[in-house]
Amino acid sequence: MFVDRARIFIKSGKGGDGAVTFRREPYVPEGGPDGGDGGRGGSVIFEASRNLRTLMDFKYKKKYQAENGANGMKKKQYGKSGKDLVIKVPEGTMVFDEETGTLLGDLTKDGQRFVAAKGGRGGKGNVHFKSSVRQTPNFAEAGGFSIERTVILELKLIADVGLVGFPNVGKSSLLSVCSKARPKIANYHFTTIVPNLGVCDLGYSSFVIADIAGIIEGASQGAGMGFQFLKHIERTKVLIHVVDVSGSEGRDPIEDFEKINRELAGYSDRLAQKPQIVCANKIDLIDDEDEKYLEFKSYVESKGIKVFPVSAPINIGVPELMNEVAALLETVEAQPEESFYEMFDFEKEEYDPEYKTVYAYRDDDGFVLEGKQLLKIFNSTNFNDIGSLRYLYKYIEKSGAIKKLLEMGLEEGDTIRIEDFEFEYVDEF
Ligand SMILES: Nc1nc2c(ncn2[C@@H]2O[C@H](COP(=O)(O)OP(=O)(O)OP(=O)(O)O)[C@@H](O)[C@H]2O)c(=O)[nH]1
Ligand SMILES: [Mg+2]
Repeated sequence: MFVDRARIFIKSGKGGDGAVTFRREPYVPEGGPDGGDGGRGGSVIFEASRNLRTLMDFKYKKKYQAENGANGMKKKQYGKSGKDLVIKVPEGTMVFDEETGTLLGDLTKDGQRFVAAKGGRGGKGNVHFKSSVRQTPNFAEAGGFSIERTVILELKLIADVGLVGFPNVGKSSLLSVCSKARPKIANYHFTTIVPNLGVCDLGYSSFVIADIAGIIEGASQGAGMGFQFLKHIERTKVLIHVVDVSGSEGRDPIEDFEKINRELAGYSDRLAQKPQIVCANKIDLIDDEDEKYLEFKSYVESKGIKVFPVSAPINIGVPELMNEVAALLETVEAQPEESFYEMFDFEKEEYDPEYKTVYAYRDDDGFVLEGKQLLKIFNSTNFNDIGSLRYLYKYIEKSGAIKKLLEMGLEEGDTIRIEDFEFEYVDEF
């Protein structure tokens, strides 16, 4: 089964917590702090692999989590780092953040990779928190948070040339004679239901051609199979527009040509603007001096598009067509995929401006404090230790949150809530 879209959940590892330990030595009643740092959490990494063809695996397994970092230990021992999780995807896979709709990364070449969710940093052990006034730090830093996101994997084939046209006009037949690909060919509509790739090797030039399902009226709005398939020619540089010029199914070639172009434009400007060459196929069924054909040819040529008479199954006109494709490809600059999408801002996530903000508000149950950094320090706090509590309190005070709560009417003895922990406010700490 060919699957070209999937939705999965990824989560990086949390950083290990720093340790709170003290040296134990004979004859020294109170050794100094020696709690080591926690290990870094594992990251979730996507990597392109040319051995994969579909996103099928992601239909079955939908949750991917990297290892957490281990906690720090006594004697300044580091906790072990969590293992990264490398998720392999086919070349041409784009990874989108579902929440923002932005592009996290685009993997086009074998081995290319990017970090989609960074592991949390390891927390510092209490050995780092010793100072002249704090000889026995009874607290350590908690490990950094893990990052979770739901991502959409979207496979868009990578090819230089795309074949477009109505069903049954001979697209797969053309691919089969110009490359080693062996797509299914049959005399009915929608023979091709999975896109095929083939390499056309002319000796002096070679390029990849993508053969997709036939396009019908309304394809750009989802009719037939066009919708799922049009995305696979988005990354091509040139389109070969295959038209059945014999009118073997009773349609008019000029109308066919126009209808397909309307669908391309209806899907995206990007498709509409791709340079085209017309493959006037099934020429064997008519006379090439045929009036209808000449009318079609001059109509298309008047739009600046070249027309090549072809009979695909017997390889007539195919070399001429492919030489022209090679020449046209030479003139087309590939546009970086990133230019078409809004990119996810990893830096902003890393230096999250909200990270240090402490939110102070009042609800029905009392006064509340919230904030990412606050939560981290809160999680590092040893509530049985006055030094540790003072560290937390000083942080809250410095953030300006206490001042804000006082303005909202906070008084001595009132309850302040952080997460589901409650404590009483005292003036002097
Ligand atoms: N006479 C003649 N028949 C052709 C020519 N090209 C293709 N055919 C026939 O047309 C039918 C459809 O060919 P395909 O190559 O499967 O067409 P397609 O455009 O890939 O069709 P879909 O995948 O269904 O969209 C087959 O029976 C082919 O043998 C041609 O140049 N001349
Ligand atoms: Mg086909």
